[in-house]
Amino acid sequence: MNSTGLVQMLSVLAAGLPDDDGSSFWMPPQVSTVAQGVDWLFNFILAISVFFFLLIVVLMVIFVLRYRHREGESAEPSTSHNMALEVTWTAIPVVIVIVIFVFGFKGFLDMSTPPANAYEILVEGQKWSWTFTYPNGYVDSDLHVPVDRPVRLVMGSRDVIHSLYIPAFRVKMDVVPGRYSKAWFEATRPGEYDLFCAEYCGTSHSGMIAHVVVHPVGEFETWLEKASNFLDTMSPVDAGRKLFQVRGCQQCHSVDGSSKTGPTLLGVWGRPASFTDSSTTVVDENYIRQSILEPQARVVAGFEPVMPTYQGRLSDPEILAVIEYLKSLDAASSEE
Ligand code: HEC
Ligand SMILES: [Cu+2]
Repeated sequence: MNSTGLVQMLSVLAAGLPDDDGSSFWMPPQVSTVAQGVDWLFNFILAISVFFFLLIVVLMVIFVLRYRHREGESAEPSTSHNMALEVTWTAIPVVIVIVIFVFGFKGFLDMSTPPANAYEILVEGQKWSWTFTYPNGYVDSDLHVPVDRPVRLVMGSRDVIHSLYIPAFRVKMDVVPGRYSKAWFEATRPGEYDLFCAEYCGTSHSGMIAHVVVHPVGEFETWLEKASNFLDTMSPVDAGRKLFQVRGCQQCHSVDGSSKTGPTLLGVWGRPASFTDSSTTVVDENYIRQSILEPQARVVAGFEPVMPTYQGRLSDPEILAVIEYLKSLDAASSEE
């Protein structure tokens, strides 16, 4: 793009040779419309830094050796200053920082103003998973987007500060409780890419990851339609398993017998539960329903009351599917 000659050569050297898809030793592929510009500016700054680092360190070493104190010589006080030299070493950095500012500011403006026709997806961060809500109300734990179409994310957090980070798109934006933050991008190549949380948010921060699936032209709508009908097309157990994964339950509950933040749900059905107020109950439909809608009503002994409520977030048919799934987690059978 804007780079020519020396700058390009330096940035290529500094960044490792980029491949066709824009990836290099340092960088993931470039898969959004802004990625090239971001990389160009980054490499430009990196190249300048490397250049001046070498210039200064090499000169310093030469001067230290050349003008070191020698036996029998005394230092002479320096006489005057050098106008030409001082003007030069002031003017050149001023020009450089102006260039950096202009390109950085232009990129910032581009990245903060989504095109008016952008497709809107709601994002919610919660310890320790992401949920993406599509315009028809469908919720998924992965971000699916159409290729070559601007997508606008409206993001909020249920608990602490998270940060949505998609390296391949060169997009990173904090997700803050109590207010909405926004980000947008236009993906340029179909494929599957990584999405991370980039703000340390507690124990399982490093597990707060998701995929970004960029669908080829025309396939996004088909995917959305098919995915949205999962309650009708899947068995209740399968639909429940999907909800369990998509809605973040598996971040806190294992289904293999190990305790995480919450008790394992392997064999939960029919087992006795004892609570912090030393009452007990046998796990049935009503208890699971209450656990999901009012998790703090009865807190399982030995655990912290940290489960978020799913009131208004899971519909009745969805809760039923989750219950059917939990029933299927028989301790005797070998569920994943
Ligand atoms: C942030 C972590 C977290 C998430 C997310 C979470 N839970 Fe929990 N859950 C807990 C903790 C901690 C407990 C135990 C304390 C309590 O009862 O509130 C618990 C308790 C339960 C219980 C009672 C278990 C027992 O042994 O009696 C059920 C059932 C349950 N959760 C289901 C779910 C389902 C279904 C989801 C997803 C829709 C979910 N949880 C999401 C943390 C979580
Ligand atoms: Cu996070």
